[in-house]
Amino acid sequence: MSDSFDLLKVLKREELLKNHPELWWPSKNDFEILIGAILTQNTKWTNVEKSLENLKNLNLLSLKSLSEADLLVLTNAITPSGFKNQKSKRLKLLASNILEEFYDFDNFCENVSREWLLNQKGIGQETADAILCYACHQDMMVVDKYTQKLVSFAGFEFESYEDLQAWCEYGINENLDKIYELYGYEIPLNKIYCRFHGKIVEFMKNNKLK
Ligand code: 39A
Repeated sequence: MSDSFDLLKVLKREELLKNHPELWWPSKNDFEILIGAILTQNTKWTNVEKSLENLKNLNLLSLKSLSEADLLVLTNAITPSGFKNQKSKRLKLLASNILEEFYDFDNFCENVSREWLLNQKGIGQETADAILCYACHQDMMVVDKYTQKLVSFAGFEFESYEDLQAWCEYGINENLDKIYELYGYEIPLNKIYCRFHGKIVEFMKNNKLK
C-alpha cells in the first residue's frame, strides 16, 4: 500500500456501506448531524441515537429551541450519550453562538470556518471536521482514532492530526480520475471523503487489528 487511494480501493471492495445512507452518517437532516457530532464524543453511536430521539420528541432539534431550552430538560434528554452536564451546556451555547454569528443554520453551513468551530467550547479538530464534512458538506475529511489505528496498521505513522488528515486527502486528490472510474461517475469530493471515513469506521468496528 503506497497511499490513501490504495486504502480506499481495498475498503471499497469490502462493500462496507451497503446498508448505510449514501453519505454514511444516518440522520433526518443536517442539523441533526451537527448535534450528533457533539453527542458522539466519548460514547457509542447507539447512545447518541437515543439522545437524538429524546431531543426530537421534545422539539429541541432547532437552533432556536436549543438555544432557549431549559438546561435541566436538555441535560435529561441527552443523558444516554454521557457527559450530560458538559454536553448540554455546550450544545446550548453553540446554538446561541451560531444564531448570533450566522442567523440561521443554512448560512452557518455555507460560511462557517474550521477556525470558528475550533474556538467553540468543546469542539476539537475531529468534531469540527465532522461538522464541516457531514453537516456542512465542505471538502474536509474527518480522521479519528479508527483512522489512525488502521493507517498505522498499514505501516504509516503521523505526528499530528493534521499530518494524518493531509495524507488521507492527498492520496484522494491525486487520484480523482481513477476514483471517478472506480465509481463510474464524477463523484463529488465531499462524498468521497464522507464515504471513505464511513468505510474506515465500519471496517474498524468489525475488525480487531492487533
Ligand atoms: N462513532 C460514530 C459512529 N459510529 C457513527 N456511526 C457509527 C453511524 N457516526 C455517524 C458518528 N460517529
